[in-house]
Amino acid sequence: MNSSELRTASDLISKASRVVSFSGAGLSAESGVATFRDANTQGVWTKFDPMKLASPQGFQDDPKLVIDWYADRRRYVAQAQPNAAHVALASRGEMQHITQNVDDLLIRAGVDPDILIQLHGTIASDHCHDLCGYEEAINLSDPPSLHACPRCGGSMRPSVVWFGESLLPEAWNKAEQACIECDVLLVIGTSAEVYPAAGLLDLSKSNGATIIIVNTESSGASHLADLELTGNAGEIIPHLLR
Ligand code: BJW
Ligand code: ZN
Repeated sequence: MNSSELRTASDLISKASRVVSFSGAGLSAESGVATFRDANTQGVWTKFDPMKLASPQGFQDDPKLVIDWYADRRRYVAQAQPNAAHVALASRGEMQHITQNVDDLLIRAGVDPDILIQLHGTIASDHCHDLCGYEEAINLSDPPSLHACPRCGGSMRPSVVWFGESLLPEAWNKAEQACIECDVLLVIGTSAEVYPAAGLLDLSKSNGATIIIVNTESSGASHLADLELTGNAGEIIPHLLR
């Protein structure tokens, strides 16, 4: 950790009137939740085919495979604990948080679920894939196996955004607004390779925000960074927000 960069970033954050965090899988990595694209930390997509497990086509082809995979991840997340970065973010009640993460670790750290923007949805609920509107909360410790929608007989599935699916308009509109209005966008643990989410960083930058990136390595957003702090989120974020 470079202490002068850390001090500069910390000053920028404390002087800003609106700070927004934008996080990805790296935020939860120190809680033991696997990232997607890290070859060296066994990212999920280095072992599994995303189109088989996280796309509507994959679900149609082999729904049991998909639901069993989510059941494993749900049980894993249930046992994971928020790390120091989640806790530090939650301690800043005035900050708006946008996350691509589908886990519930920011919420368990204390972020108000009503103001958290989960761009790619959540594994803490299921909904009917056949869009009758039926939804149910999921106990992550005791996740369901493949089951039918009690309302229409369709297929229940996790309320996450798969490849090729649109993000929920409400979450997207709120995220765009927050990224336009903030003075500082604190980008934590994302490869910034998945769109449209990664496009929010360009939006913020073009609206005048200072972009501070915290990541263990360079990412697809490095070229947008005013300050790039290299290291673990769990070590850097508590210093930055103290
Ligand atoms: C640390 C750390 C530590 C580690 N501290 N840092 C071609 C070009 C452009 C776009 C497309 C294209 N082909 C297809 C698309 C669209 C596609 C897309 O973007 N694909 C790209 C991969 C190319 N996007 C979509 O399909 C989206 N929908 C869409 O576009 O709709 C319109 C449309 C309609 C019809 C047809 C086509 C398009 C939807 C995207 C949904 C993404 N869903 C997932 C799965 C969620 C479900 C689940 O989890 O079960 O969301 S994919 C996965 O990636 C997940 C994540 O939220 C997302 C982002 O990943 P993230 O968070 O950045 O993680 P990693 O692993 O990539 O990075 C971790 C980072 O942390 C690394 O940088 C590490 O260095 C760092 N790190 N430890 C700090 N301790
Ligand atoms: Zn239904």
